[in-house]
Amino acid sequence: MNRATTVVIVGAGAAGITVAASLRRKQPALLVTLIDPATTHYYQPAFTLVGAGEFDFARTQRAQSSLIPPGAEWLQDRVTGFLPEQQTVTLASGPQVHYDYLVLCPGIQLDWDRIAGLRESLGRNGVCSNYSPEHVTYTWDCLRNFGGGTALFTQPPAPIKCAGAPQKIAYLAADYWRGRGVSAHARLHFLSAAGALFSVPYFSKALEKVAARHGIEIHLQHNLMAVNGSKRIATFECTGKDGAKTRLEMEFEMLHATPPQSAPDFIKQSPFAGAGGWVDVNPHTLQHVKYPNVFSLGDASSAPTSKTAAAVRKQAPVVVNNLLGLMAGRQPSPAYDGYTSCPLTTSLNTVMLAEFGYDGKVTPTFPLQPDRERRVWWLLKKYGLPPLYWDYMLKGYDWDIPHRPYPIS
Ligand code: UQ1
Repeated sequence: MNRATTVVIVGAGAAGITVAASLRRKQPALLVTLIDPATTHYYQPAFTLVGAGEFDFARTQRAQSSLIPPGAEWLQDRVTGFLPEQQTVTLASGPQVHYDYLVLCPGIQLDWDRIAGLRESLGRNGVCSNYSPEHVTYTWDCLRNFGGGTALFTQPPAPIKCAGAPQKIAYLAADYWRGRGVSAHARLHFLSAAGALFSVPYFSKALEKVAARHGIEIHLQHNLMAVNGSKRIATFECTGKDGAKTRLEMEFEMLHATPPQSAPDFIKQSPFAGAGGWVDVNPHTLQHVKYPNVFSLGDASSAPTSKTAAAVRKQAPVVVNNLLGLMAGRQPSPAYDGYTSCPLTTSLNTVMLAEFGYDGKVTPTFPLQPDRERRVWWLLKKYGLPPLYWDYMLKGYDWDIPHRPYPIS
């Protein structure tokens, strides 16, 4: 007698739930098991808005149990290891789970402790971060309580999830403080370990103008190393043009910090990890380079694109189709072009909708000049995308609106 084919999915975030729902919809005979210890599922794309007082934090959260697709099984547990030769996953509570096919999408790890003093300072003394569900509402407290002085917004070395988020909150804060009349007493600095404001030069150029309009001073190659919360001093390592490193101390009233990030430790230590510890997949098929029955998508995968929910929206159908194809004896199709999207909040009512693929190719969904700040994208981000995420993407419906290359002169 044939036993049902088992697909085990590690991680029940945007990627895991979407893939599980779509697989169950297309192939109800499959046994689909999700493994994730978290009881709460967050709509993280709204955290920028929560930090700026534009979105209710309660509306970013749902019980994980309410999102598990009908017919799928959820093991609320941690993965401790993998045995690919035996096709098993080991769980923290003891048991081993067998798989025929494995999908790895556990997300990205926030390495708060790589910045000395940051974890202890967070949530007090004007130190906030939209990257922490526990502290995202404190960002809004900081914005409201800011009466002038120096505000710092930092970005660590790549890769991080939503690489636009560290600067988005700077623009929203600047706009909010202008409205409150505190701008005249404020000095705003954006300090990034990267060598450019954004990974795609076309958008980077447009964003430099946005920052200048808000009076935000940009400091590239400035990497936050330490935070002294009680003294309100941040220490940076600056890399000069000649590569020489210097230290810089800056006092602040408010610091919005973005933590360094990396692949989850249990992925780094697994046989699936490649360079940098990410799950080593073919960037176009999302199939593992060594283990054909293993796929990966989302923040933990090695696909060299910007890590966003929009990327997951385009990756999930590729993983699902390639998995089902593989079960039917077909070769995986190289259908993923690196599409990702970052809705850059450039003011309290405008968004620049950056959409791009591999090699920085600009690939908008709509035939509109992509580097323009638009009210309609603000409305899309605040009101349109959350229901599309909860009710459409997580339910396993594809909404694969095609995107096209945009000629850049
Ligand atoms: C998107 O598809 C998506 O994923 C669900 C997001 O995450 C919430 C986004 O922020 C954006 C901007 C997109 C892109 C969507 C369209 C309709 C172009």
